[in-house]
Amino acid sequence: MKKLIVQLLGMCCLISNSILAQDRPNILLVMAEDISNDLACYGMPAVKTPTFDQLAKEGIRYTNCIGSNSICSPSRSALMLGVHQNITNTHNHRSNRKVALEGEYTPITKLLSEAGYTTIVGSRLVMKKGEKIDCNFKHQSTGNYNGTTDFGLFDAKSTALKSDGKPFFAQVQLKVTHRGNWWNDIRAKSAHPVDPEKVVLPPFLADTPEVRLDWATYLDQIEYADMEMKLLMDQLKENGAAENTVIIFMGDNGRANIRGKGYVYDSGLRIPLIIHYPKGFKKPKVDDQLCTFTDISATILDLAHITLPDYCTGSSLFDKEERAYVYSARDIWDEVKDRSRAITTKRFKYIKNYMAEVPYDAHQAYLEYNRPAVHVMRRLNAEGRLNDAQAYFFNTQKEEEELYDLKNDPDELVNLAQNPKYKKELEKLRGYLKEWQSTHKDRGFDEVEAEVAKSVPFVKYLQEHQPARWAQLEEGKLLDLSAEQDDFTKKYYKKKVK
Ligand SMILES: [Ca+2]
Repeated sequence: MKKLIVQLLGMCCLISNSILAQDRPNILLVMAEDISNDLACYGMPAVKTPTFDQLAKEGIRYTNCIGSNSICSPSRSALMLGVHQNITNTHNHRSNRKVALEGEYTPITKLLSEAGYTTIVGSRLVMKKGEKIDCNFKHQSTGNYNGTTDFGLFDAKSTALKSDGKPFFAQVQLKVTHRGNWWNDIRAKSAHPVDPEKVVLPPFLADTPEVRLDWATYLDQIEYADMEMKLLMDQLKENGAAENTVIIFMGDNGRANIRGKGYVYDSGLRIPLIIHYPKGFKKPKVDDQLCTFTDISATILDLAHITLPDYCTGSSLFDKEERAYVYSARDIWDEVKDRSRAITTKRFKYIKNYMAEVPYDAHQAYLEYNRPAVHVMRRLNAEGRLNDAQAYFFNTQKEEEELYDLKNDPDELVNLAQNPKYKKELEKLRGYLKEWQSTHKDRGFDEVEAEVAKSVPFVKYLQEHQPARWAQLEEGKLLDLSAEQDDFTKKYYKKKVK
């Protein structure tokens, strides 16, 4: 009898969900790789982003979205679970791929599916289909999910954006903005390549022709991403779904450049976020509320009328209450073991570097061949030709504590941690760090020596076997290193991932 009641209840749930589902909007989550707030609608000069600008003009543009990590996979894990990655043991980059999630944590796509949504990953309209998931727990792209024997996260891959009696949730990756062997090609083929003379560099980058060209090439990729966004919107229109689809556009972490991706500075953590919903939002606005990835997960569940599980650490962006701070973390990334935490409020940023002995310029293989500016600036630094803001990155170790006034110093150049005038602020933000760590167990303090690679042969390989290419890198050129990179990456991760 009990079993029958459970079955009946289950059927009732299914029926009510499918009825309710008809009134629920479709949700299209578009994530661009490795971009900071570098769109025209966020004030970036020299780049043209008409589609993103239109979304912002008609929807809500958020100015204080702060990542819980500045690298892809921990951020995506937090988003997929609605729980900070340092609670769920998903914080180390590309870790735990054979380990099932602990406890009751459930992917939001599973909750959406149970509520009557069709869940889709990727789209044929974008470069390389945008099917990346990249979460640090056992999963497969598609199929059933129960967390013990079945680990599928989505129902389908790259199907067209249209609702067949059921609403859809689609997650599409815009990969073009990720550093890759297509960057030079996209620039070469652009009808309107960004003029390096017109770009405005942040003050911590050396102003040289190589650095300007690299920045312009990055903006070319953003322009391409803007075109891809238009293709997705056109498909929604063609399928009669434009009015009833909420579009959430966001970055997954900051730009891959000095002080960006991998760092807890704003260039690594602060990302664009725009929400567009023709049927639901009548008043476009700019929203400065402080928010993070887990709040986006909560918002997605809110839009789908799904009750937020108690374990979630975010809340819907449409709730009245606003968070006081965002707790961000940087843990293991490839061969570099590091541990930094950042507390961001609307006004200040506090950073605690638990491994201050690891320098900012850690000679990480991925960054050696993906950040032309570092090679140029390393040379200029050795020649004593960088100013203090630029040379800071090459200090032999980090400061143990950093405090920045984001209003008066958005580039985070003046560390106020030792300034007695800011003692009160310092203590307040230290208090938030302590509060978070006493409320949650931060798994980033677990001992995980086994996951750290002992050596990285790739840079050495290039130096020894392809000195001409290495010399080009040192000149600040962005190379097509895809073949070596892929080969290296495959071997490297095979060893590293459990
Ligand atoms: Ca990324």
